[in-house]
Amino acid sequence: MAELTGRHTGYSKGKGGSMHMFSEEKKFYGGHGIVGAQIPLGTGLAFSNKYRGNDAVTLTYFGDGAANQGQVYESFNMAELWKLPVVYIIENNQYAMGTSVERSSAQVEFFKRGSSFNIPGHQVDGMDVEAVHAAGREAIEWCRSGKGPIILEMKTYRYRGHSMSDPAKYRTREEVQGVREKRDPIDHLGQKLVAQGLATEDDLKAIDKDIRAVVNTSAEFATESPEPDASELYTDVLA
Ligand SMILES: Cc1ncc(C[n+]2csc(CCOP(=O)(O)OP(=O)(O)O)c2C)c(N)n1
Ligand SMILES: [Mg+2]
Repeated sequence: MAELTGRHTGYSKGKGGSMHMFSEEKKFYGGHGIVGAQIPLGTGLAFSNKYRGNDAVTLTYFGDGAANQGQVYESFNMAELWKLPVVYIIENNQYAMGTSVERSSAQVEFFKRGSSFNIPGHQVDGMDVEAVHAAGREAIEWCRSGKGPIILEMKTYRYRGHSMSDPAKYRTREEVQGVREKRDPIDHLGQKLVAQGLATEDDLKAIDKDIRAVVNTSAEFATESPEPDASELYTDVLA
C-alpha cells in the first residue's frame, strides 16, 4: 500500500503475529503491545499541541479492558488539570481478552469513568456510523474551544476472539451471530443508503470488492516486508 511505505512508517510483529503500525506522516502514533500504553502517550501529544498553541486534537483510543489500567486515571487527572485537547475514545466491545466487561469491571458505564476528574463523557452507539461521526465532531469542537478533555464511550461488539488461539468459551456462537445479523454497522449503513436511493446493491458490492483488495494488499505488504535489522533495536530508544 503506497501510503504506508513512508520513511516514518513501520510495522513490527508482536507476539502471536499481530501487527503494530505507526506513521508520523499520517499522525498515527501506533498500536501498542502493552495494553493502555497509548493513553499517557496520547495525553502527552495533547500536551505538546497545547504547548505549541496549534489547534490539533488528539484522539486516544482504548478498549474496555484497557480502561481498568491505572495509567488511564493519571492521564485523566493531568488532562483535565491542564485542559488538554484530547478525546478519550473507549471502545466498549464487551470483551477484554477472554473476559466479559461484567466479570472484569466494577463500573461498566465507561463514559462515567472521568467523573471524579470533572471530565464529561457521552455514551454513543458505536454500531451507528452517523452517531459516531456526530459525536466525534462535537467532541473535537469541545476540545478546540479550550474546554479540555472529553470521553466518548463507543458501545460496540467484538466479533473476533482475542487471537487465533482463542477458543471463545466465554460466549455462545449464537450471541456473535445475533449481533452480526441484527447490529452490523456496515450492513445497516448499506441498507440505509439503498433505502434512501443514494446507492444500489451493485454499488455496495463494488465498494466491498475495492476494500477487500486494499486489505489484502496491506496484509501482503505486512507479511512480506523484511524483518527490521538487528541494528534497529536501539533506534529511538531514549531511556
Ligand atoms: C499491561 C498488559 N497487561 C496485559 C496484557 C495482555 N492483554 C492483551 S490484550 C488484553 C485485553 C485488552 O482488552 P480490551 O482493551 O477490551 O481490548 P480488546 O480485547 O477488546 O481488543 C490483555 C489483558 C497486555 N498486553 N499488557
Ligand atoms: Mg474490549
